Amino acid sequence: MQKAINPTETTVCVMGLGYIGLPTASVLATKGYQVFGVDVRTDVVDTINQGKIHIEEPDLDMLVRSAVNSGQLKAGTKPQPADIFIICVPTPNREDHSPDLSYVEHASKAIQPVVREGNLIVLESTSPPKTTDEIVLPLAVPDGLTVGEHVYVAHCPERVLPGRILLEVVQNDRVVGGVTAACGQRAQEFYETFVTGDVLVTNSVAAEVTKLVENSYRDVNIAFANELSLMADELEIDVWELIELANRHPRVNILSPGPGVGGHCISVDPWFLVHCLPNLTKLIRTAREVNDSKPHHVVAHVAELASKFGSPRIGCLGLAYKANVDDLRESPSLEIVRGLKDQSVGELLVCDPHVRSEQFNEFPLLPLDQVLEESHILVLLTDHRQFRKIPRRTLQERVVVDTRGVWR
Ligand code: SAJ
Repeated sequence: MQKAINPTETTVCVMGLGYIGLPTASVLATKGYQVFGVDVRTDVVDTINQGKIHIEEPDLDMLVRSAVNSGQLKAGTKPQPADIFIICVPTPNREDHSPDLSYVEHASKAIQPVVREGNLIVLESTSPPKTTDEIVLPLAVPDGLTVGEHVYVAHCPERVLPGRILLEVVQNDRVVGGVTAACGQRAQEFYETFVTGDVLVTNSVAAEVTKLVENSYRDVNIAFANELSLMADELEIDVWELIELANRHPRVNILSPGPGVGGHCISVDPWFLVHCLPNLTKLIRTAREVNDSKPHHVVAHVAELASKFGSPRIGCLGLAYKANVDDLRESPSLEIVRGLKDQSVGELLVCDPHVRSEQFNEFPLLPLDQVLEESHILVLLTDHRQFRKIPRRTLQERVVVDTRGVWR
């Protein structure tokens, strides 16, 4: 019988200090856990050990500073022995959309020498079906320890929305999937020490698929909205009005079209299901294709408008994949700016107040005032709050492409 988990007597080793690992590590530290965070990047480790952060997320700077100053959170490049290991590393796609699980493999192998009897190992990275059982378990659990008896292995997919991570990491309901029933129970006990939402227990494969289904559901629904935007353009009607009107039906709730779907989650995770079950995932695949094609339509539209100017200057507002974050991963906004550059559509004036020039040097990042002043065409790509506030007077004097419908 395992003793109950008391945060102040428990050590946690978090593998991967990115968008999920760092918020999770700092929340656990403030709950009283002694947390050791591990990242392969020495610059990330150094930044965190100085009480600073390398990503933008509301209130994370304060939380990390206080966790580091109080000594509850430390970072390093190699894992240390702990009671609980949480793996929060990236699970990207390769060019052919097959999953690249090398980071999970690397993290699992790295902890194996320090895993001891009584430990709980949780994979939080969004993963294809069976990753917990077939990759984490064999690579992370040392010989001689029986899973479900001496050591516990589970999957607990993260579900937080960038921009709201610190709230959602605590408030969201969580699904924990144990490799055995005892593993699920142990993981549930752990999450219940810091999550205020419900912690629901299932098996590891069901937990993996639940997460993939959540993001595929959203992708399919955004694809529907994006398809409507193409139809509406062709029919010369306003897609935003169309959706507003249709959404007045009590059982219709269409999402918003946009320049495409980005981020490291929704544009990646559905492929895990498609890759695993290619013959059973036609709708999910098509949704991916519809959303992936949207940036090309935007580039073509801007190119057509630009062709009416002698030497057009095109203001590109936003590079991040969604509002008020600095995350450029799989960003359709960035893809559109690159597409405009490749097609030599005109001079590009790029502005993103959330992206720092040390993070991105492909285009010079210009102040908003300059872009508004000098552009013939303004293309709204990311609906950052700074762009929503642009006076309508300024917009009336320009040709405008509003991919997010925020300037209506
Ligand atoms: N988008 C639209 N139209 C919409 C909503 C979103 O075009 O109506 C676009 C956004 O601009 C962005 C992309 O979709 O480019 C994804 O944004 P998002 O806010 O929908 O989701 P993410 O990727 O930031 O976070 C998702 C969330 N999943 C769900 O809402 C089902 C989050 O809860 C997950 O934890 C996260 O993926 C993840 O880590 O998997």
